[in-house]
Amino acid sequence: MPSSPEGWSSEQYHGGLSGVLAAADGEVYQLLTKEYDRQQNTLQLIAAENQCSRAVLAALGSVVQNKTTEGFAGARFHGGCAVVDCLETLAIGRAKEVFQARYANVQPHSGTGANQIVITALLEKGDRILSQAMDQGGHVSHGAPVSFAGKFFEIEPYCVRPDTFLLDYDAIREQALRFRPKLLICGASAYSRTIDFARFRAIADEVGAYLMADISHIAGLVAAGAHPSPVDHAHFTTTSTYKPGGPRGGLILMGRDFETPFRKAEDRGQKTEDRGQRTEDGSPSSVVRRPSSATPLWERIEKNTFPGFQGTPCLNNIAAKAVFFKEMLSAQYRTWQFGIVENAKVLTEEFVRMGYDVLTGGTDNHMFLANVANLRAGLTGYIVQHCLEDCAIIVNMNRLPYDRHNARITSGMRLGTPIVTRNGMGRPEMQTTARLVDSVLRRVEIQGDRQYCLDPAFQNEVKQQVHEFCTRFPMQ
Ligand code: DSN
Repeated sequence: MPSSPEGWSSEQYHGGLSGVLAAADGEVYQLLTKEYDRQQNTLQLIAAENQCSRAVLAALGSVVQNKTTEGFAGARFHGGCAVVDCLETLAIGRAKEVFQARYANVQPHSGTGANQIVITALLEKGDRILSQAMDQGGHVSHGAPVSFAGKFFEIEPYCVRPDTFLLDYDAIREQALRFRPKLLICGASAYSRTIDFARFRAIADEVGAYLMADISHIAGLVAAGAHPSPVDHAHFTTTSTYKPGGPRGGLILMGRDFETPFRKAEDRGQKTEDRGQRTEDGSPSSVVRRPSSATPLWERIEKNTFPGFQGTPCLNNIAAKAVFFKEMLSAQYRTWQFGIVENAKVLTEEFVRMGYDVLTGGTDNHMFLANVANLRAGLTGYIVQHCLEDCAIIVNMNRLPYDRHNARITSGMRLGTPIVTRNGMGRPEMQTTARLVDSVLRRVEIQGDRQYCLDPAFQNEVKQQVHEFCTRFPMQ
């Protein structure tokens, strides 16, 4: 950057950053340009993806990223925090307003990080967690054997019903009564129906467990009122901030329990060595009553964020979260969220009409799952994802409950509507989208679990249609 004897104004400093990058590093600049072109010219149907505003991008790419500190606003370990304190306080206030929460922590670096902070704030190594299995629609960070939680805690997964693919709350309750978890986790990454958070809380209370609701996939819908909120049901609600359309990062929210004193599970009616033993009236057979340290839950979370789990917060992300939370409070955002659900319903209905095996028969949220193996013998999620990408349609393969294939092949495809809705698509476009996807999946020649052939002329024809389609709905 050329030096300026007078210095630069913030406007000059931040303006034209793209040109600065092009001059400094043409290789990276070209790749960014390519990624912009890819996002603009392909149909974005990954349920876990979203598209943030340019205002959010501006906050991410600002000098706020230069600030280092530790701790929370008003209690930092470095000087020069007056401005970032204001930014973090603003983000917290807006997050609380968006989700009607009593406490918000905007520091987690990701949704998975938010989960790890909550889990390690509550549990000790080897403690028990009951959570939705990853191959049943749950999330890897909730206790998949390969994950942090799976390695350090004793996980029992709960499943959806094999006949309906719906959560079975009675079965989960029975499992909880038997397993005696210290933490019950609800929230999913591949489940298209409304989650009954009140029911989960009743189960948690019955066994003396804490409840964490991970709403990453549905956070935008929750904020807008298009899905019931867990904030006053769960002890802790976590989410990533990019899935609802903001910057990368995580968020921890608390409702009515935010000041409840932290008590170890032993104090909440469980004794490690007596797990599963109940007296006739259902009360614990042996209850250890130790005086509690009485740290409120919110403080427990805060101390475990820093110094427990993270170091420096990403303050540019926090600035961008503040921008995003303001957007979330707008009428436009609310309309977008209800549009996402409406589009998902239309898209799902089209696939059902065309003979696809849609799990649960429909959707209440932003996504649906279909068993593609039941569309054509030998068709796999892997082939679906790759042959659609060859035609500029971006989806992801997804392991289905009770899938006979592993996660790298799968029988499922998962489609979501956040991005296409944001860019202005509605009912007719969802019908066109379904038709385009279907034309490819009926045409592809299946040669193995991962091997297929698709006529290049046909690919180009679909690509061309997708390109024209996307041009009518540019990235917002
Ligand atoms: N949780 C993963 C998904 O749903 O695809 C990625 O965030």
